[in-house]
Formats: sequence, structure tokens, C-alpha cells
Amino acid sequence: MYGKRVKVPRLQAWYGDQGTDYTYTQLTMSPLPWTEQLLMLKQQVSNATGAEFNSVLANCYRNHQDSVAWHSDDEPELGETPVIASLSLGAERFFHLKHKVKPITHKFKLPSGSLLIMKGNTQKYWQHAVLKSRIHASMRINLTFRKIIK
Ligand SMILES: O=C(O)CCC(=O)C(=O)O
Ligand SMILES: [Mn+2]
Repeated sequence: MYGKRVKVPRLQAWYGDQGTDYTYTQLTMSPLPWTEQLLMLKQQVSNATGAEFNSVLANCYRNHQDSVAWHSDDEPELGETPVIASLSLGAERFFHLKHKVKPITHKFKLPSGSLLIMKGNTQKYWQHAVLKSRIHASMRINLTFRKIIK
């Protein structure tokens, strides 16, 4: 996933404007057309962040065993310093960050309704993950709004 071989045991769907294809591990995802609800959320997220988005990766973590492994969202399609706005809905999960060079890690909960913004050099210097948990978690939906520029 995202240009690297990482395990993604979760359900995911790619929505966006026409032409916002997204390639990872030699797989190109063509966008599904926007739904009314996703377009409304995109507008609200744009208002809150002052950034423009033309696509969203919708992720469903069915329970605590679904996860996304360590990665950076650093595909060329997103440009050098992408703004990624990540809206969490449903079960709380931990979001993990680790620096690529320095021994620095961060871990914090993403409550339902929270909006996490990754921008600047975040993808260049940091990796992030939502790891499997031993503690039971019910379903969580995560919408990561992105801007495909190439
Ligand atoms: O579920 C999350 O909070 C993060 C998802 C993520 O990093 C991704 O889809 O690239
Ligand atoms: Mn990511």
C-alpha cells in the first residue's frame, strides 16, 4: 500500500473527482463518484482547514483486529508537502507516529468526530499507523481527504 508492501487488513474505497487516480504497489485505484454526504463532509473539512481536497480514501476498521501498518503517505501524486485531513467516526483507536530518523514516537487517541491534519514535512520525516489492538474495539470509519495533483 502507498508504494510499499504494508498489510492493510481493513475495508477501503477511493472517491474523488474524475482523473484522481491513485497508484500503490502497481495497483491504480480509479475514484468512485462523490456521494452527496461525502461532498458535504469535504466542504466542511475544507472550511475547517482552509485547504482544498479532490479525493478521499474511506477506511473501515471492522474491529480492533483491523489496522494500517507503518507508512507515510508520500506518493508522487500527492506532491512534496501534502495536506491530509483525517476525520474519525465511531470507535476510538490509537494513532501512532514515529520519526524516520530520530528515536521519537507519539501515540494519541482519535475520538469520534476528531479531525487530524497532517501537513508540511509530516510525510517526509514521519511514519504513522493504526495498529491492531488487544482491547476490543467496535467499528471505526476514517476518511482521509487528499489532493491528487499529478
Ligand atoms: O485510520 C487512520 O486514522 C489513518 C489512515 C491512514 O493513515 C491512511 O489511510 O493512509
Ligand atoms: Mn496514512
